[in-house]
Order: sequence, then C-alpha cells, then structure tokens
Amino acid sequence: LLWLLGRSGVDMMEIPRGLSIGASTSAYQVEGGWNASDKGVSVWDAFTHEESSLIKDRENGDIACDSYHKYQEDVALAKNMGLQHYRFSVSWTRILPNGSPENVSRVGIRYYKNLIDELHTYGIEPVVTLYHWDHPQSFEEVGGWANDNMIDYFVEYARVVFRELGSRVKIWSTVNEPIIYCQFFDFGMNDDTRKYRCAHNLLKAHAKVYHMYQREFKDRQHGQVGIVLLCHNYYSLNGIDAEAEDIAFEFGCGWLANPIFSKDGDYPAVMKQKVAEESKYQGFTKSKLPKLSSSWIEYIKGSSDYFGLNHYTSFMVEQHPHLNDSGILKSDNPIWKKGVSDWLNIIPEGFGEVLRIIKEKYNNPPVYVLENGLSTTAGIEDLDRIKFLHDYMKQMIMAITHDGCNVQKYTVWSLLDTFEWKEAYRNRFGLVHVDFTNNRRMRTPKLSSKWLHEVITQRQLIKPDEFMK
Ligand code: PSG
Repeated sequence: LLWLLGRSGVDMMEIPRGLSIGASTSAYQVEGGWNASDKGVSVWDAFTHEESSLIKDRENGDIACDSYHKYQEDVALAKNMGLQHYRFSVSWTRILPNGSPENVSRVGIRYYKNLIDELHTYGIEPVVTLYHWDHPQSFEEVGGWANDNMIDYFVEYARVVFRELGSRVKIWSTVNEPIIYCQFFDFGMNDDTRKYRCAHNLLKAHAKVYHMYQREFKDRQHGQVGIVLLCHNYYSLNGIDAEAEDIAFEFGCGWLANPIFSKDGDYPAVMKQKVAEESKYQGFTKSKLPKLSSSWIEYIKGSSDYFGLNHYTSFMVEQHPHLNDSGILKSDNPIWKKGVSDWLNIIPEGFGEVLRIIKEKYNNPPVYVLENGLSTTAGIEDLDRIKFLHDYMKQMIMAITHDGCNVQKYTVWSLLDTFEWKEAYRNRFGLVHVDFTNNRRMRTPKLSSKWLHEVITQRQLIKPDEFMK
C-alpha cells in the first residue's frame, strides 16, 4: 500500500510521455586528438596555443576528455545512465582539414560514423551540432565570422556532413549559441559593429544550411534542422519595469529568435530602434545593426524545425540609457545561490518563465532543451547538481503540463566534465567526473548520473531527499 501511495502520491511528478532525456557535449570540449591523423587547426587550437595566458591554468583542449579515443566508453556511460539521446558536435577541421570541401578527411568521417553507430547500437538517438565554435583557423585569418565568405564556407562544410553522415542522423543543429560566440569568443577586435556583423552572418549561414538541407537532402534523409539559442530570464530590479525585462530578452534571445521564429521576422523592433538611436548618439552615420533585406527576412523566417534552447540562469535588470546599446544593466541578486561559473545564478523558476515567453512570442514551437546544468568544483557526491536538475526539471514539467509548452527534449550539459572554454578544467558541469591529472582521463559517474538513471527508468522526477534515503 505504501508503495502504491508512493507511486501515485500527489507530490510525485511524472516525466511527460514523449519527453526524451539526454546529455550533451561539444567537440573541442571533449574530443582531444587535436592533431590526430590529418585534422586541421581550429580557432580554439590556435587560440589556446598562442594566447594561453588568457586561459585558466594555461590549459587547452589538446587532449580534453580524449573522447576521440574513448568514445565507446562515453557511449557506455550514456547507456548505463539510460539516456535516450546524446548531443555532440562535429569538429569542422576534423572533416575538412584545410576548410576546402575538395579535401574530406576519411579518418574524420570514420570517427563520427563509429560514434553514431555505437549510439544506435544502444538505441541512443544522436543529436548533432554542426558548429560549436571551432571553425578552421585559416578562415579566421581572413576575418572569421565578420567576413561574408564564411557563410558559403559553412554551407560547403554542412553539405559534406549531411552527405556523409546524414543517413545516420535525424536531428541536426546548425549553430550553437551564435550570440555567445560573437560576444565573448569572436577573436577579432571586440567592437559592437563586428559583433553585429558576426551574428548577422551566422544567422544567414544558418538559414542557408536549413534551405540547402530541404533542397538536397530532406527527401532522402527525412531529418530536422534547427538552431540552438541561449535564452536567459530577466527580473526587473524594481519589480515593475516590465519593459526592461523585455528589452533584455530581445537583445539576448530575441536577437536571432525573432528573425527565425516570429511571424514578422527581422530583428526585434526594440533592438532595431535602440541600436539605431545609440549609433546616432555615438556619432555613427548609420545603425551598427546591419539591415536584413525583405528577401532575407522571408528566407530566414521559419528556417528552423524546432527551437533549440540552452538555459541556465536569470539576471536582474534595470534601464540605464547610453550605458550600452540596449541601455540595460544586468546584475545579480545577492541572495541568489550560484554555480562556480560567475554567471550561473540558480533560479529554477526562471526556466519556466523562459519556456512560457517562447511559447507566447514564437507561437509555441517544438522546444528541444539542448543544454541545462550546473557547474561545481571536482567531486563525485554532487548533491547540489541533483537538486539543481530536479528543481529545473520540475519547472519545465509544470510549464509543459500546466501551460502547454511544447517541450520535447531535455538535455543535461554535460555528459562529462569538459574543457570549459576560458575556465578550462575548473568549472565542472559533468554527470560523470573526469580525472584530468593524467593521460588516462579516467571517468567516474557522479551521484547525479545515478539519480538521472533512476529518473529515466522510473519516468518519475525523484526528489533529492527521496533518492538519498
Ligand atoms: C552559457 C551561458 C552563459 C555564458 C556562456 C555559456 N551565460 O549565461 O553567461 S556557454 C554554453 C556552451 C557550452 C558551455 C556551457 C557552460 O554552449 O559549450 O560549456 O554553456 O558554460
């Protein structure tokens, strides 16, 4: 009887039928094998080698988790956790060592075929990102994403990947978090004009790849193609400035979501207006935000089969004219708990808010949550991660069941502790611990991976204290 009560008890929360649960990584952050076989040099290879002082502990991803050699172990870990899908990215320079589509690396292709086949053996669905920030260094030397030619280089690369791997993959993402790349990692000069150009070109590149897939591959491969955007939630500092919250959202998530997912297309109206005003104020003769022509607007609109969402955090916002183009000042509430990443405020309710905003603004698209997770320091007994995942998943499930948000996938960042960009190996998001102190890169599942396994197999959102009993 107690068992029955437990199963049907009001405070047990069921995982909605049809919600697939998985975990994520990206190529540069886990693969290593940076010069294995004929692999070319990516911007991250070059950056970590040449500007090592800008990376914590002067680290790099030369070996990372060594997933290039240990992918079978990774898949076994995913399988033992009961994961339904695994999100990873393809390394551009492993496929096209010098960027040219004439020179396809058979070894690179083989690696991804093996990885995907291994996943299929265990019934784990591959969710594959084409570009998670590691483009060829040779393209960076001619301007990177500020150079319009990048658009066609990306289309050529994507075509090769679809041709070679497309019979094995049904869910593609073009670009991971274009704005974060342009804002923090674009290696050129860090001025606003360049940032807007970078995002402009990534948006066009995404749309071109989307249409190329429809034209050349969809009939035979029947896959989906989408983009992955980072969307934060915002709370106004004074509690009443809803405008500040909306401006912050439009300058973050909306910047690329509006052109793709809203029925009007184009950049968000408030963003066009604010950047134009601010450009004038700063003495520019025209807006720093490039214009999307009406043909580009039509071409980009609807160019994503799902809304790929990465969500981690919320911020406080207030309006400060001329502080920057948005006039938004972001801050933290001192009472908020954080992960070890300084931007990661732990606000589970914010996740529900973002899902509802996406439903309202973009006409309830299918949402694939492709990243959500907590950074901690090293350690296997990660109760804080269990609590984070539980609390965030609970808000998501409420958004699905109470508010009708169309969330179809939930993906934890990350399967493994990874190379966390400029934070290197200190900030650890993994469900599985990786020992980076020697070349064996030994993997040890954390407590959170056992919890997630229980959640997936029982299809119940198990409370942390229930799990610990
Ligand atoms: C995510 C969120 C913020 C900054 C960077 C990221 N933020 O809220 O300020 S990067 C993102 C990325 C993945 C990272 C992961 C954790 O896609 O590669 O490892 O999140 O930082």
